[in-house]
Amino acid sequence: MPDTVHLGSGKVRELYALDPDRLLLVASDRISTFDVVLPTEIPDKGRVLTGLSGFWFARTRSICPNHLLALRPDGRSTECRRLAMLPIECVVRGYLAGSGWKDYGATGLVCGHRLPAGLVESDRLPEPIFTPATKAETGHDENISREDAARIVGRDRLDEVERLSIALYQFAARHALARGIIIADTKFEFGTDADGRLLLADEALTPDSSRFWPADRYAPGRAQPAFDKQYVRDFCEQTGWNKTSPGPALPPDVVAGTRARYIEAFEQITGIRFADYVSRPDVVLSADGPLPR
Ligand code: PZK
Repeated sequence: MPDTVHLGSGKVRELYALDPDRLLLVASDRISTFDVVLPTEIPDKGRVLTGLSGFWFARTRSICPNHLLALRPDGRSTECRRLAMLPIECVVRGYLAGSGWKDYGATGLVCGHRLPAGLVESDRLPEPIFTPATKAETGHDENISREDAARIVGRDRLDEVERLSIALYQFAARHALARGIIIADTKFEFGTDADGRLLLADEALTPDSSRFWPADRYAPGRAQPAFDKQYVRDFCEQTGWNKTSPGPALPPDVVAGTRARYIEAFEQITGIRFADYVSRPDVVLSADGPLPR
């Protein structure tokens, strides 16, 4: 790509500058598990995540405007507005999992939210909670209190991203649950444009930025299988891998099963055939499902 400056690499994504006002966000087919990028790719994973993000951006514009300018014909690249990113992760939790479950077990609190006594792992919370975290360059994001988050972005801005994050999560979780997928929690990133307007950025409401659980297997009291990465995790556990880099190569059946799960998540949530997205990515952007031919 001539005229595109590479700005940075995430574990599974690349970021380029198109011009002073626009960025290109490219989702690769790389997959990470236990925080390690594996040597084997999952074909079409980047397209699935880009298509899902685009689907949510199109449908949540009235809740919060976002950075999306266009989906590229390759289905894995997003042109977006270049923003000043807020230096916090806006996490919303509707269920008790991951670090939320750990913190609850230790203190009864999650990021300062006092939760009812007697909750079990993966329980649904009485209402979704906003649990901001710092962005760690390497290693794990760290949960922070509301007070710490307010010191970082300011009290009014924090109130605004909290309200928007909860509203976005509630919209998406309700949509996904009606289609058989629990969005247990999710992470949003916001930024401001030159006029100080707040926009939703990054990827949104994908299995890489959220916990997706199959609703038909939901049973609180234990960890839930991940909708997308469960075959990968199960395989990695079987190999006896010690979870440090490099990770194991994935056999063809694990790749095929995982690819099928990503596509299933895309099709269940969007109601659009993945093949239709590949032939015309903009199909996810129209509010009423597939465009007429
Ligand atoms: C931005 N990242 C994360 C890092 C990636 C992605 N609209 C925006 N404006 C300015 N900056 C960003 C965005 C967005 N989205 C996103 N870092 C900065 C990131 C590395 C690779 F693909």
